Amino acid sequence: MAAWTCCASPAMAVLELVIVAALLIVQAGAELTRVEHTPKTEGSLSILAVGDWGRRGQFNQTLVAEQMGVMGEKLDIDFIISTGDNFYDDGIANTSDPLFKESFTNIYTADSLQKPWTNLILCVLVVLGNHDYTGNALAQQDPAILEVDSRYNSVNKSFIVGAGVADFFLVDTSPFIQKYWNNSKYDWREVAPLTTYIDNLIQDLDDALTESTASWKIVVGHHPISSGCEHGNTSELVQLLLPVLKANTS
Ligand SMILES: *[C@@H]1O[C@H](CO)[C@@H](O)[C@H](O)[C@H]1NC(C)=O
Ligand SMILES: *[C@@H]1O[C@H](CO)[C@@H](O)[C@H](O)[C@H]1NC(C)=O
Ligand SMILES: *[C@@H]1O[C@H](CO)[C@@H](O)[C@H](O)[C@H]1NC(C)=O
Ligand SMILES: *[C@@H]1O[C@H](CO)[C@@H](O)[C@H](O)[C@H]1NC(C)=O
Ligand SMILES: CC(=O)N[C@H]1CO[C@H](CO)[C@@H](O)[C@@H]1O
Repeated sequence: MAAWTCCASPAMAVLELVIVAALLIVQAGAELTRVEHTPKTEGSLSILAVGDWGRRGQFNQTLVAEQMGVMGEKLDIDFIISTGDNFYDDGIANTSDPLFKESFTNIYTADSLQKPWTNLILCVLVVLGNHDYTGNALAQQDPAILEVDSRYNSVNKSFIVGAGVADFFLVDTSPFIQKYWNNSKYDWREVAPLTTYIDNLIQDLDDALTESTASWKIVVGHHPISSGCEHGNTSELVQLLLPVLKANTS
């Protein structure tokens, strides 16, 4: 009760304002969902990253999956990050779409890719790529997908994985790509209006990078900022995402 009377004094009112401001900052930075991965006891971290994969085993998907199994065992991996375009050509239609098992569960069958490993749970962290958006993007985020395969962990369209020495910031880059905007193939539910979504995402990422105390801060997206390959540089990311990365480089 004494605290209430204290707040009547101007000095306490100022202090109260400072506290309110601090709380707001914490809230803004907390917009990106964060999940924690318990690191190995000695603190090391090994991951595999893969993208553009779901092809019902074709296009060498099975061969790559086999090698991932071999390397996964050698490196004693903690988890896998998928950078998106998980199901070709158009994502999955719903959580019971057989394509999910045909392109994921039945392909990544190696022990190292699907079992808890030295008490660490292997989970597949998924960023949505543009081919996932042309299907039912929400189906891949539906918790019901975990009943089909408990590895398939798509927490949100963008989210953070804290893993001890490293924080991974998985960023949904598809909405940045302007040529997708007016293409009726894309499922923008829970994303539109796009400019607001992008502004918030950039702010949330900036806040989260600033707050992160991990030694390594690794930002993961589907579209490359710079690339010498077919698609080339992604000008929208050069303009909007690169400055956030540069501003948070120590
Ligand atoms: C997903 O992220 C959005 C903002 O990026 C947030 O509004 C929403 O609450 C998050 N959902 C979950 C399940 O974390
Ligand atoms: C889920 O999608 C598949 C593939 O398009 C379709 O055959 C099936 O009927 C759908 N199931 C439900 C419950 O909508
Ligand atoms: C998409 O369509 C809207 C209205 O039809 C237009 O204003 C906008 O410039 C278009 N955007 C792109 C990237 O084509
Ligand atoms: C792509 O980005 C790189 C790095 O900034 C730059 O050197 C290169 O000229 C760019 N390529 C094109 C085609 O703009
Ligand atoms: C061994 C094998 O299946 N190789 C295939 C890899 O994928 C290309 C097409 O992308 C096929 O031409 C190869 O036969």
